[in-house]
Parts: sequence; structure tokens; C-alpha cells
Amino acid sequence: MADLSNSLDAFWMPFTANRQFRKAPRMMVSAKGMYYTSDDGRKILDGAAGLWCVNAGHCRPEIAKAIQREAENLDYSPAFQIGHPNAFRLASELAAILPDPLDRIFFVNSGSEAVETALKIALAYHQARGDGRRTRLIGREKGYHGVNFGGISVGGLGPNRKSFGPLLPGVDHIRHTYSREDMAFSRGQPEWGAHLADDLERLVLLHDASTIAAVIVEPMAGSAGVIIPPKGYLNRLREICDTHGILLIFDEVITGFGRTGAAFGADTFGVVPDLMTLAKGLTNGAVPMGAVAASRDIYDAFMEGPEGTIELFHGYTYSSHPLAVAASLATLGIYRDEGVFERVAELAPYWEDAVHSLKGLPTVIDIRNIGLVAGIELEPIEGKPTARAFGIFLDCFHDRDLLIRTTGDILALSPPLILEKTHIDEIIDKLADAIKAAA
Ligand code: PXG
Repeated sequence: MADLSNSLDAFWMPFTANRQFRKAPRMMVSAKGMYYTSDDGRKILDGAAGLWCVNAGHCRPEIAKAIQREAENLDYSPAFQIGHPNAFRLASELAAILPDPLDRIFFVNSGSEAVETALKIALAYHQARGDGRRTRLIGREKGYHGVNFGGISVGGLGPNRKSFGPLLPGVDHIRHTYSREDMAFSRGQPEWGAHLADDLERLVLLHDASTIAAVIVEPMAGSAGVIIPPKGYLNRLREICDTHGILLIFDEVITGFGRTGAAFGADTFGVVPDLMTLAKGLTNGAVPMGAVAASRDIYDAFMEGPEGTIELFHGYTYSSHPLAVAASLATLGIYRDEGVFERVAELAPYWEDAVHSLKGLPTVIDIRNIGLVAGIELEPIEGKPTARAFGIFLDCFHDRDLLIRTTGDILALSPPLILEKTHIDEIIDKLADAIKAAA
């Protein structure tokens, strides 16, 4: 066998241009607060909270100590038919900050698993109530719901779907809510577009409501390039679901834990779903973990039949893993003690002004923002879609010590929520220079 001990060849990297990466690797070796340190010793400002997850900033000692303590105390506890007290404590703490009536929590290990779990709960819920004809799942174009089969089936990003066969049967999609013509450079929620929710009525007519189990959407689409819901859109979606007995699932893997200016997107946008998926900021990214929050009604529908029977045949070996639970309890403590979500609301106007100051730079064709997130859309280089944004990503990383994310020709900003105004200025100054250099 070849000696690969000091080679970059063996690791097949996810969502990465592997061959390009090996030619000019980008390696992080440590992190603290708002900054990473790269293997060549540079301090790199984190404009992306890792991958939208390190909301409280990097390497928080409270979280590190909680994980270490639990690793020495309870490394693992079976997840089925056995519990550990902190898991119950965490579920209660989450229920206390989630909007009513979401107060029943199912633990998983990632956003993708949270999505699969929510879809399965939706199907099983209707069956438990004797309405088992409701098997259809509705997603939305441009939606991102992780990478497992349910998630890519309801997801609406072509490249994530096209190589993987026929996917789940009985899935359909409502149209996405983006229209540059009608909403470019909106600050916060666009005024235009509430009526796009009526597209769900089209699918109700087509399939009949009696066959539809659930609709899943991100309150704010993240991976598609930060698409903010038009004012009134989510309210309308909620109304249509209620009219037809369809469950509404919010995928809050990105929008959960402060990103949009309140604890959850449901709070920011004033619409409460029946099921909510969570991950990322749940543990500040420190240990993999996800969760599904269900309404009391949904949970109760399963609590029928003989008491000794398992009510839901679903779960993972590492559901409510003690180290993840410890990390999450410490993370929620920081959010609470430091008023992190309130801080987002306070900083959001400064952030909005800062990101919209990029308007007028060459190639910038739209800027979108809410809370502490922004999407900056660029004119693609002719014949080379994605190249302009990816070039800016590389320039920022290698030459400007700034980490951002890109999708298509959209630059996405989602810094840790603990940033200061000086960090905002630094991000925007560096990005402005990089955009000009790439024009
Ligand atoms: N739902 C949503 C809304 C997400 O954004 C997932 C599910 C899946 O989570 P896991 O933990 O299985 O990856 C996500 C993940 C990006 C980016 O830059 C977004 C995600 C992951 C990586 C990169 O857009 N979102």
C-alpha cells in the first residue's frame, strides 16, 4: 500500500473541488473568538461563523470545559430505552426558548438528520391519526434541507439532486420567492411577494389536500444565497396549511439561535410552524448535534395505544450524545447570559447600512440582509458562472485574511453573533476591495 501518511490524497473532502484544493490547500489550525489561525500563521477574520454555526464565537472556554467534564464523567449513554438527566434538562431549556407550542424535542446529530426526522414525524403523525393517505411532501425551489435522501427530495437545488436518481416519490415543490426585478436591494424583508405563497394552492388543486402531509421551507433560504421571505409570505403559507390540514415545517438549521435578530426565524417573522429543525448554533458548532422541535399536539398524537409500545420507530445511536448535550447546555448559557440574540437585533441596523454601502460597486446586482446575515449577488463573468464569486472567496482568504462563503455568484456573510462594529467595518472594507479587484 502506498505511504499516504503525509499526503493530502486520502481525505475525500465534502462539497469541495478536491483537485483544486490539493494544489493550494486552505488549512485552519486554531480559532479564537472572531478569528481563525491558518497553517501559515495568519489571523483570518471569520465572516461565515465557520459554516453558519459558531454563533457565540470560537473556542469558548465555557463550552470546551463542559465537553471535557462530560467526556470524563459520562462518555456515552445508550439513547434507546435509557436516558441521562442532562438530555432532559436540555430539552426543557430548548422548549422554554422555542415559540409556543413547540415544546417536544427529538435529538439527532446534524441538520440533515433533523430534516429526515421531521419528514418522518410528519408522515407518521398523519398515520397515527388515521389519515394515512397524507403522504405527499412539498418543498420549495432553491430550498436546502441537507443532503440525505428525504432532504434532497424536498430540496430545490439542482446540483444537489441531479446525480442521485429518482429520489423520494410523491414530492412536489412550490416556487421560490426570489425576483430581482421586484426586490433587488430591499433592506430586510421585501415588500413584494406575499402572493407567491398562493403557489401552494396550485399544488393543493393538483394533488388534493387530502394527499399532502407537510410543507417544508427555510424561513430564510440560506444556501441558495440568502433569500429573505417577502413580508406576509410566511403568514400566508401558514394560513393555507391550516386551511388544508397540512403540517408546516420550518427548517431553522441556519436561522435558529439568533441569526435573524431573534431566537428563531419563527420569532423574527412572527409565524410558528408545527415542526422545526435545528442544528449548527445548537452547540455553537463544537459537537455535531441537531434537533426537531414538535408541537405538543403532534407529540400527543403518538402517545396512544398500549403504554409499553415504542411510539416512534426512529432514532440514532448518538441521539442526545452526552458531549453534544453538554456543549449545547453551555452554548445556551452563553446565549442567555450575554444576551446574544438581543445583541443581533441591536447590531442589525448597523450591519444593514454597512452591507448596503456596497451598492454601486461594479458587478454588484443585489444586496439582501436580515439580522446578521447578508447575501451580495454579483454579475457572473460571461460563460463562467460562479467564477467571479469563487475568485473573491480565494482572494479574501489568501490575500485579505477574511473568510466568507459563496454559492453561485453570491457572497454570503454570516459572522459570529458576538462581533463588534469594528469587525463589521473590517469585513465590509475588505470585501469592497475584493469586489473592486474582481470587476
Ligand atoms: N437545513 C438547512 C436549512 C441547512 O442550511 C442543513 C439542513 C443540513 O445540515 P447538516 O448539519 O447536515 O449539514 C443545512 C446545512 C452554506 C452551507 O454555506 C449551508 C449548510 C451547510 C454547509 C454550508 O450555504 N447548511
